[in-house]
Amino acid sequence: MTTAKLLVALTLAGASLATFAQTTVADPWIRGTVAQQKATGMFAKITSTAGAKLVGASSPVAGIVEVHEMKMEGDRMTMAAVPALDLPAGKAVELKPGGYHVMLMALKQPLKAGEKVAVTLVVEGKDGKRENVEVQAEVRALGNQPAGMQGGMQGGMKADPHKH
Ligand SMILES: [Cu+2]
Repeated sequence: MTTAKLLVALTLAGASLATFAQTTVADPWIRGTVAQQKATGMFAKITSTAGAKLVGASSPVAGIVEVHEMKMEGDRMTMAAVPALDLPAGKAVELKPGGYHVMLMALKQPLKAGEKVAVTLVVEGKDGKRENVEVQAEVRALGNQPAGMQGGMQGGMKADPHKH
C-alpha cells in the first residue's frame, strides 16, 4: 500500500463511529431479530493500523458471543467459530453476511430495528496485548439495508445463515 492510499484509509477511518487506539470499527450493525430468535450476527468494517487479531467479543444482550466464519461447503452454507480473525495492518476487514461475523447467541431480548446495542470487541496486538474496543451497533431490519449491502444480504438470506 502506498503512503497516499494509507492516508486516505486513515482519513476515512477517522470519520467512523468508534475509534480505539489503532483499531477502528466502521459502520457496526446487527441484524434485527424476531421474538424467540436466539441468535443473530453483528457486522462492521474493522481496520487496525498496526495489524492485530480479533480474538473475542461480548455484549450485554447476549449470553454467548463468538467470532464466526461462514463459508460454502459443497452446496451448503456452514459456519463455525474461529479462534482469531486476522486484521492485516492498514487493511479494512469487512464482517458481512455470508462471511465473517460476530455471532450473538443466547439472546436475552429481541433486537428491534433502530436500537443501539453495545458490543465489546477484544483485539490482540502484535505485542500480545489485548484491548477492548467498545462499539454501539445499530440494529437494522432485514430487507431494509443500504443499497450497497443488498448483494450480501440476499446471499445471506438464501442460506438462512443464522439458523443453528
Ligand atoms: Cu454465526
